[in-house]
Amino acid sequence: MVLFLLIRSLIDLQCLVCILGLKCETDIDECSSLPCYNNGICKDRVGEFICECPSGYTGQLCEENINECSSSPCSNKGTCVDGLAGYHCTCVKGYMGKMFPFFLVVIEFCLHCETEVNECQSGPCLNNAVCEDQLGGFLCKCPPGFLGSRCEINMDECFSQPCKNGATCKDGANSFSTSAGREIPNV
Ligand SMILES: [Ca+2]
Ligand SMILES: [Ca+2]
Ligand SMILES: [Ca+2]
Repeated sequence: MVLFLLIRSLIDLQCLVCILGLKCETDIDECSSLPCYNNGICKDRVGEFICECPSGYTGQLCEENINECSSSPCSNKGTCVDGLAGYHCTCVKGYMGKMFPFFLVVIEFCLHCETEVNECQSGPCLNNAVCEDQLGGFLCKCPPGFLGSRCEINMDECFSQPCKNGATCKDGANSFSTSAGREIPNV
């Protein structure tokens, strides 16, 4: 106990000497106050400290979140959203990131809105209509006798009651047939 108090007194005396600027042999740990933000690693130096910042942060105290959007990485008017050590792009309608096969699945990598979506790929047009890919949509060019945004409406060629003398009209694809079984194209 006596030894402990003696040692304690010597340490206190050393601190007092140091505070008075008489003798400063002990390097102060400038990291003891944990000055680095965002899990930056503090390295104690003589009379100073440095912060080693984790990925995505910068600044003397790692206080600054690096703006990964500063290089404007998103194409075709996509909006860049800054994150931690990264970013992502929000694409305008009609665009998406590049698709790459990854093992057996296709994953959207490098989402920079660089690829224009082919809205015809799903085959939205019906009745042998030709699909024309557009920006953010598609246009169906209907064959004769069909209507609608997807050419889904088969026009009724019997509407004008072309069959006479009691014959029954049967609507077809751009044509009609009579009850006699003869198919007559619409002209
Ligand atoms: Ca960032
Ligand atoms: Ca398109
Ligand atoms: Ca028809």
